[in-house]
Amino acid sequence: MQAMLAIVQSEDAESAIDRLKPLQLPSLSRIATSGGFLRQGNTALWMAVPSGKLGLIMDALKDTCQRRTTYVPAQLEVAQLASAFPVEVEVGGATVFVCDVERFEEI
Ligand code: 2BA
Repeated sequence: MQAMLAIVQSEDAESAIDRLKPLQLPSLSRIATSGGFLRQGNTALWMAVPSGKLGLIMDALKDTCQRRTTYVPAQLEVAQLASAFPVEVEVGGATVFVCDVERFEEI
């Protein structure tokens, strides 16, 4: 089995979960997170990925997680980037990590 951590914009989390629920994943958790760059709230979806369902999960995320333009606030110094003016960045759809699971138990 594999596990996926998908970081999505909070605006997209509900529709992503609605699309993921019918896949009947053994585990699906929603975690309130913040991005290290913009330091704004986003949502991490942590889920078990049964073999054969990775493609369906990726399709669900691609269909529901949009790309949006936002701005790095002026004066926010991150990653050696400091500006007197807001800097435009494109966020999303989703940042996805897939990893192998050595052991999965529900106790
Ligand atoms: P944030 O870290 O707040 O980043 C928000 C957006 O800012 C990013 O969107 C990207 O467009 C931009 N950005 C991030 N780091 C940058 C940098 N060093 N220089 C210029 N622009 C930068 P996304 O790439 O869609 O990422 C959305 C969220 O996904 C991130 O929020 C973070 O929470 C997570 N994420 C993205 N890449 C990651 C990674 N390599 N490792 C862990 N988490 C990641």
